[in-house]
Amino acid sequence: MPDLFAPLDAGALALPNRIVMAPLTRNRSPGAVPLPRTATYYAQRATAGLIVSEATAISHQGQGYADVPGLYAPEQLDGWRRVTDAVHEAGGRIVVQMWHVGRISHTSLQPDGGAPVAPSAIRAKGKTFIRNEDGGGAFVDTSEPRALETSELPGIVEDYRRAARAAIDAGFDGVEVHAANGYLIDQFLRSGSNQRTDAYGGTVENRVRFLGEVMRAVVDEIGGERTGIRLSPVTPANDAHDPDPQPLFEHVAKVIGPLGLAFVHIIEGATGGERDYTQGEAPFDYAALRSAYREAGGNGAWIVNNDYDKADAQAAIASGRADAVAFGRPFIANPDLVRRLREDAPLNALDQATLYGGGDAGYIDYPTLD
Ligand code: 8OZ
Repeated sequence: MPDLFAPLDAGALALPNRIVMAPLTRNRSPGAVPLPRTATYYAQRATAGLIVSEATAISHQGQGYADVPGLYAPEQLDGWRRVTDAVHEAGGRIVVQMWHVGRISHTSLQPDGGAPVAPSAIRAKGKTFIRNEDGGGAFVDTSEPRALETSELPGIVEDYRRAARAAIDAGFDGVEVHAANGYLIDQFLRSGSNQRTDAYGGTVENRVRFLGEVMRAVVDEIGGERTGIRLSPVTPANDAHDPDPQPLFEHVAKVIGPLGLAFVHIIEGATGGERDYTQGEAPFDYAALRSAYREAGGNGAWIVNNDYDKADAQAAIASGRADAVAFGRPFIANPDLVRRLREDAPLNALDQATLYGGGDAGYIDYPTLD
């Protein structure tokens, strides 16, 4: 019977344990460039079975918050090279989370101050975080987006492909496509944000089309064995909503099943909230989602996430419901989380005040056991 501390092969990724560091936005990359302290931060957490980096914009258009990193300009890639080298030197493995925010952005963050792009011109009820002229930060309403022309979509797919290549060139072990939490790919999936009348809107098949094109481009570029995807079938994050998520996400499973992915990473319930939160008439059936993926030929590792503790995680793995478990907030406060879980040691508490933005404090100064 495998447990949390047993090794796991996920495509080309050989995990020494099944404790994954979830992607965590920290807003510490001014000008979208990861600093040396970011290399220290990730290297401190290298005993994770796998690190998934914080969400990283594939293009300037894909940027939606102040001080989040990018994966498209040379200085950004040099910054990431420092990170991947440090993680590998510390014995770890790291994939980058590739991100396009779609409508969750603000004109001040966009090329030429333009409108953010989205499947449809429907503004998200929600906030993003920008920097003022005086350098201070502010939470502001997301800007009204403009609907993407059908003819623009191949260019965005190409941005994902280019970013995946750049990631491998910068030393990442692979990529995770961010298709969760109400960002661009998820905006295409759900009828609440997708009112298109072309081949990318309307039916479930049409709404999943963009996701399929992105995934095939990335897999074609770097191989399925180095590619994963993150999904959040029922989250309300960033105003994501769909009245009937079960058939929608089972179709996603059918589309990604044949791609030979290394892993599928599922946020269960509301991101950062209740794991049993649901949308639609009935509770979401995650087992049926996984069966649909396996039936479509998918044999990637099945990673679950959202507020798991050690007991929940062990139970999920022992039952065969999951192959690995991603931990988010506990990894911020506990660089040696793997050891602490193994030894049943107490966990450091998270300092909320230093989550987003700032310097070393609350970033690279959390203590280890010794
Ligand atoms: C917290 C703050 C900003 C962005 C996500 C990338 O929810 C994020 C994010 C989280 O996936």
